[in-house]
Amino acid sequence: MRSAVLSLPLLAVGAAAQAENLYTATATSAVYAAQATAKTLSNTSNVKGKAFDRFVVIWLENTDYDMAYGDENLNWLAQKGITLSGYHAVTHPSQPNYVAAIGGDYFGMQNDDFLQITQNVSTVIDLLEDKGISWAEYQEDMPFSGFAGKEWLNQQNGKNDYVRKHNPAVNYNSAAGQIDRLASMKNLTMFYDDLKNDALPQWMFITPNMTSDAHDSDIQTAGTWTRTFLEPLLDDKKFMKNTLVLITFDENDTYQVQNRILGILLGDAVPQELVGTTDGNFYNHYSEISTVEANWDLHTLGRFDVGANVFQVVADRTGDQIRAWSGDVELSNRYFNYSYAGVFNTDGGNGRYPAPNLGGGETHNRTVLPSIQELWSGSTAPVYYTPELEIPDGLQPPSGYEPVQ
Ligand SMILES: *[C@@H]1O[C@H](CO)[C@@H](O)[C@H](O)[C@H]1NC(C)=O
Ligand SMILES: *[C@@H]1O[C@H](CO)[C@@H](O)[C@H](O)[C@H]1NC(C)=O
Ligand SMILES: *[C@@H]1O[C@H](CO)[C@@H](O)[C@H](O)[C@H]1NC(C)=O
Ligand SMILES: *[C@@H]1O[C@H](CO)[C@@H](O)[C@H](O)[C@H]1NC(C)=O
Ligand SMILES: *[C@@H]1O[C@H](CO)[C@@H](O)[C@H](O)[C@H]1NC(C)=O
Ligand SMILES: *[C@@H]1O[C@H](CO)[C@@H](O)[C@H](O)[C@H]1NC(C)=O
Ligand SMILES: CC(=O)N[C@H]1CO[C@H](CO)[C@@H](O)[C@@H]1O
Repeated sequence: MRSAVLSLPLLAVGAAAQAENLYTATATSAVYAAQATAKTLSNTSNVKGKAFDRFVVIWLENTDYDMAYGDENLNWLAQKGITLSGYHAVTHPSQPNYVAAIGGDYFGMQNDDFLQITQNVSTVIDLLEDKGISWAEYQEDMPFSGFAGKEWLNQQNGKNDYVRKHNPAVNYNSAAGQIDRLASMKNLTMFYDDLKNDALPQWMFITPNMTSDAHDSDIQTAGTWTRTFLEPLLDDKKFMKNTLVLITFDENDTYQVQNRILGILLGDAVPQELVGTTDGNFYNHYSEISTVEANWDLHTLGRFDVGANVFQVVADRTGDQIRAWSGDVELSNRYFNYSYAGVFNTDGGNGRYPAPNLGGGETHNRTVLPSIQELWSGSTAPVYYTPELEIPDGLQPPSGYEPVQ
C-alpha cells in the first residue's frame, strides 16, 4: 500500500525531468526544427462559473498607475468596464510578478534569470484541470507552442520579441514538465486560429511582445496595441461568452514609490450597472487566482491565493468577503518593491521552498487541492502563508525569510 502511494509522485517527477528541458534551445536552427514538429493543443470546455464562464488576462509592462490611466486608449477601455484603483504588484522586477500570478508566491525571486520552479509546486493550471476547465497561454511572437528558451528575437530587425520572463507557466516545472501543458503555451497566431475555430479555452493569459506591452516602448504603444486587439473582440460572439477580461501590468515603474498598478475589468460578464465605475478595494496578483477559485469553486494552492481578495464584481456572486488592509504597517507605508528571501534570491537568506498551508482559509470554504495535500502532508518545511489579506515583502519579510542585504 505505502509504496504504491509513494510511487505516483515519484513517477511524475521522473517523466517531467525531460519535458521542461526539451524546448529550451534558442539557436535559430534548433527553433525552426522544433517549430516544425512541436505539439499544439486546443482544449475547450464549458464549465459554468458563478460570475463568468471565461477569464482572459492581459499583462502590460512597467507603468505607473497615473501614466496608464492617463493613456487615451486604456482610458477608453476603462470606460467600457470597471477600473481597479487599488491593485498592487507584489515585488520587482518582472518575472517574480508573473510567477506569483499563477503560483501564489514568488519564492524569493528578485531577478529575470532563466529559472525553473521545482515540480512539486503547483499552479492555477492544476486547479483548473482538476475541474475540467480548459486553459492556454497566448504569448505574442513565441516561435512555437511550448518553446521554453530564454528569448526569441524578431528575425527581421533583431529586436526583443518573446521573453520567457513574461511567460508565467513555463517557469513552473509542474507545467513545463508535461508535453500537453507545453502544447497549451501558444503564440498569438494560435489565438486567432483558435478564435476562428471557436476553440478558445475558458482561462487564458495573454502576453504581448516586448514592444506591444510597453517594455521596450511606451504606454501609448501598449495602449494602442491593447485597444486594437480588444476592440473587435468586444462584439465577437466567439470571444464574448460570459467573458471577464482583466488588463493589468506586472509592476509600477518607479521603485521608490508604492507598487500600485492599473487594473481594468471588462467584457460581457460585467453587469451593465457597473460599467464606468471604479472599485478601490485592495487587490494584488494573487487576486487573479482567488477570483478564479471563487468563480468555479476550485480548490486552492494553500499559498497567498487563499488570503487574497476576490474581485468585487465576482465576490458579489460568490459571497466572498472583501477585506480592507489592516496590517500593523499601514498600506500607505507598504511598498512591495523588494523581494523577501527564498529559493531564487541570489542575495542569500533562507533558501527553502515553504510548504503550502494545508489548513485552508477562514474567509471561505475552499480547501487545498487533494494532490497538493498528498504531496506536502509529511513535509517539515516552514509554512508562512496565512488566510490573511496582508502579505509580506522584502521590507516586511515572513519570519525566517529576511533577505541578506
Ligand atoms: C506559432 O506557433 C505555431 C505552433 O507551434 C507555429 O506553427 C507558428 O509558426 C508560430 N507562429 C509564429 C508567427 O511564430
Ligand atoms: C510586436 O508585435 C507587433 C504587432 O502586435 C509587430 O508589429 C512587431 O513587429 C512585433 N515585434 C517588434 C519587435 O516590434
Ligand atoms: C485537455 O483535455 C483533456 C481531456 O479533457 C484533459 O484530460 C487534459 O488534462 C487537458 N489538458 C490540458 C493541458 O488542458
Ligand atoms: C522601496 O521603497 C522605499 C520607500 O520609498 C525605499 O526606501 C526603498 O529604497 C525602495 N527599495 C528598493 C529596492 O527600491
Ligand atoms: C462555510 O460552510 C458552512 C457550512 O456549510 C456555512 O455555514 C458557512 O456559511 C460557509 N462560509 C462561507 C464563508 O461561505
Ligand atoms: C519539493 O521539492 C524541493 C526541491 O526539490 C524539495 O526540497 C522538497 O523537499 C520537496 N517537498 C516535498 C514535500 O516533496
Ligand atoms: C500608489 C502609488 O504611489 N503609485 C505610484 C506609481 O508611480 C507613479 C509615478 O511615480 C506615482 O504617481 C503613483 O502614485
